[in-house]
Amino acid sequence: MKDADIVDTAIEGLTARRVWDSRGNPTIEVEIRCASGATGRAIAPAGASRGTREAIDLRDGGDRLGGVDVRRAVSGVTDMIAPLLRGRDAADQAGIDAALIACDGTKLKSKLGGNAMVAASLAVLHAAAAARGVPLWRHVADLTGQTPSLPLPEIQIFGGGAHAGRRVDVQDFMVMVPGAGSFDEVLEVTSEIYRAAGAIMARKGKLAGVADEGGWWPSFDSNEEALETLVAAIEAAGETPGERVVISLDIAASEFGSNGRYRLALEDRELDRGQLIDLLGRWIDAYPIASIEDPLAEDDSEGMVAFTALYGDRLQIIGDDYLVTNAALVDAAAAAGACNAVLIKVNQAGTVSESIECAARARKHGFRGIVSARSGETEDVSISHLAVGLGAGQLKVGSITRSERTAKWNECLRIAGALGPGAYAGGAALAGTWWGRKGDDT
Ligand code: 2PG
Ligand code: MG
Repeated sequence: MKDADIVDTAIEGLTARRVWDSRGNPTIEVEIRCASGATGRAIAPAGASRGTREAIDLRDGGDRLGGVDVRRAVSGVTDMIAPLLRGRDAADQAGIDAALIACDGTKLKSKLGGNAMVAASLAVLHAAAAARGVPLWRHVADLTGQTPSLPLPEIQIFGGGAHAGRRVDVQDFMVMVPGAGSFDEVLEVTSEIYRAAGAIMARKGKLAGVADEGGWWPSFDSNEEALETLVAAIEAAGETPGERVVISLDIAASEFGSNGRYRLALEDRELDRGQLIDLLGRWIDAYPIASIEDPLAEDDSEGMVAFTALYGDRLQIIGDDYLVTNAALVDAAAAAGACNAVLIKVNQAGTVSESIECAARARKHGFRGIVSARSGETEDVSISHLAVGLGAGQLKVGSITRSERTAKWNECLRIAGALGPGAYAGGAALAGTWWGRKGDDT
């Protein structure tokens, strides 16, 4: 055992407080103090396009603050979680998370609240790392047995769907720069694309503001106009689309479809699952898209399987609402061939240990892993460390603006310094897609 390990990691005190997120909504912060004096603190994020099977945020309801206050969740930490965790070893993440799950006792964590549980679980992780005197990413890597690696970013240029007043149907229009040699270079290339996109939209009168995750809020007339503008912005930034830079979409289809029917509000038409798959297929053929998230709704396994059968050997196909960071759902999706990658959101699972289990199960099935923020975020940078310590390969935190987003990218730049250049996942994270195979043909 290293000297740094020989410290007292017993939890002595736990504080919960109400803090505020990037939408101006209340959320919950938990702070934990170990006997050694080491502390750890974490804040729960919040989604807008939420899967129905993800852990439930406990909100107060009623008229004040739109019903989203968290006073009950904060009291639950003080009254139930604090007595449960006091005296336990913060280094025993699995044991603590199991105790939280048992205390909650519900399927979707509705008693303690997924928001209270995830803040407590992450705070324990931070406290244990601090008590050991190691960075959080190192502590996660030690817990998971993975080799730490700096993820390839997925960065939003325009918002849509639930993040931009449903101004376009598709929720996230993003770029990835798998051809860049470093994390820093990805951010530089993306910043050029972001500013080029803004300039093009302003010139055409299509710029309505900034969406929930910092991407531009567009006033496009169609989803295709968004794709055309994205390609134009990539070119205006001096890049050839499909070379260093590729497109990634989060369709978030559960937001506009169920029971195999999909309503494209912008075009005022309804598609069945086959027609939506055809439409996405036309986009895949016309634009350099390397990754698609939730192409069909969370209740449309048939559609997900059909889509993956058609495009799974070319694209990264991510389950977000479809998998809700749930290891059993990842097992089922792998068995059915319903996607080939999983979005990992700790607050969908509700605890760190369940997220680690989901990532491990994904790796076992050969699924790619993308650690992700939520649309409601804060200065909390835990997910940057989780992405590194899980060796997930990819990270999605929204755009390259607004401090709740840049906090995560900037934390990765700090970690990059500690890891050294060899630890960057880069374009290898897209191995198995058309982009990953591009070099093989030459
Ligand atoms: C998603 C996330 C982040 P939300 O759907 O992937 O973009 O959105 O947090 O609103 O679920
Ligand atoms: Mg999503």
